Amino acid sequence: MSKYKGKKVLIVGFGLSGVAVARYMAKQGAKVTVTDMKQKSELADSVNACAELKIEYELGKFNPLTFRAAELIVVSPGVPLSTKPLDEAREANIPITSEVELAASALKEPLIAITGTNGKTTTTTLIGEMFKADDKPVYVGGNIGKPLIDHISDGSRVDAVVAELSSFQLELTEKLVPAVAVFTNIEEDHLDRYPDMNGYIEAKKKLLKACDKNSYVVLNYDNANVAKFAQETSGKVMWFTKQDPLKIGGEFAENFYGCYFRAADKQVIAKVTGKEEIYDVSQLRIFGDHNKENLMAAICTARAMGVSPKAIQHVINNFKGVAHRLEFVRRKDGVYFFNDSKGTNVMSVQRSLGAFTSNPIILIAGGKDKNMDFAPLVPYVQQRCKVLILLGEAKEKINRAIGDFSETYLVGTFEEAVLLAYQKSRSGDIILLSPGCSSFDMFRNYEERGDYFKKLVTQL
Ligand code: UMA
Repeated sequence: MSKYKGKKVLIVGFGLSGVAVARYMAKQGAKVTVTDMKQKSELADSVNACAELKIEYELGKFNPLTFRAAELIVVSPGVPLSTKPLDEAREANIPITSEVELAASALKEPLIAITGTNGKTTTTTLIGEMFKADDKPVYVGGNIGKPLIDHISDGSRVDAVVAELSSFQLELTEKLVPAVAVFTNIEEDHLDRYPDMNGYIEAKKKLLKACDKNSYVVLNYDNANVAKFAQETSGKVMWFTKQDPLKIGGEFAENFYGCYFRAADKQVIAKVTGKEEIYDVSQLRIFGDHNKENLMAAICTARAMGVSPKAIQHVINNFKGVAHRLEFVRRKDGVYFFNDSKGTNVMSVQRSLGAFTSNPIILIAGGKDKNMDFAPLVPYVQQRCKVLILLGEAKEKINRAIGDFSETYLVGTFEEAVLLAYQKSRSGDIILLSPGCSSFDMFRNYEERGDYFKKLVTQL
């Protein structure tokens, strides 16, 4: 019998994660209540997805009494743990957990967990593709948009579960022990949720602390915040770096396990199994140095999990990238349009601007600010941007930080932004949507924003 049978479970937040937990808990025989600050009319998709289930709804508000009456609370990742009724429930010793933690504790297969500020989704997708190319069934989910608990609900068995985990999803994890933990990089982000960078790094570190001595820990040598993690883990460290480890010298060179990038020969050299393997990346179709990092992280992971070099090479040659990450949309009158709607922090905008070496860029940026400092964009804008088009809640703030370094326009709508960008463009230019902000001021999520941008671009 399920340990949740008859239990009063309160699900906080009724988006993707909340719906998946509601379905899981209802199947387990729990007495499910769902609460969300949004009204029922705004949650039609979620309500429809659970139409056949017996669920109580408390929508449009959080009622502290309902929180205190629960025997278990499952919080969605987007709901801050500091929310008052949650605080009170914690004080009343009511157990609080998350969808990821529920899934991790029920998981029977090895878990590959990928976290970091940027590159998570591409790395996660690459790893999944490598398994599939080797005829190894996998479940790819987490922050990427497919709740992990759905895999537990559907009861299927796979060789591994590949999970993109955000810092929000890591906050409540206790029982998760990854077979591989990947840290792509840690940069400034989510400072609207965490008091400072330390708070954010601590949330990411939950994954590091979850590793035991059998876990592989895949670390970015070139990212100072992540490289430090090597001293704090008992797991088996594997590095990836864009530098030649033999030139870095010292202990690192002798104990090098992982991947490095040999730019001159367009090769990735991997030493994961003890002997060196060479991967040809001359046909790689994803742009920018950051994607080389993502690829190396994926190779380390796939090889550690026994995926064959042949399958890995197949993915390198054929992978077309992930939607909304520097995604090529179309070419019109010699102008190239790229959708980077997932560029929701300053570092990811820097990377996207840095991925293009010569063509002048018209950058469309702005959205909901996450308490970010936009000044680090100045040198990139100076060097790469011909025109800057700003919109959304953060447009004035971004303008104050970087507006003097390019021809800059503030606009009210996405339609205006795309039209103006097109009017200002000449053959050979790149029009890039890379907002540096989240989408929640104008859209439901970054996918909706990116899809809308693509629609406007296609209609030009
Ligand atoms: N809500 C409240 N009160 C709050 C906050 C939210 O009631 O204080 C309600 C909202 O009204 C909404 C619901 O909670 O109805 C949304 O819950 P959610 O924000 O947790 O979003 P989900 O739809 O459940 O999606 C979540 C992740 N969202 C976030 O972490 C913000 C998705 O990551 C993830 O794909 C999904 O679970 C499945 O695991 C998205 C994301 O933006 C992509 N992630 C952030 C990022 O990548 O930067 C971390």
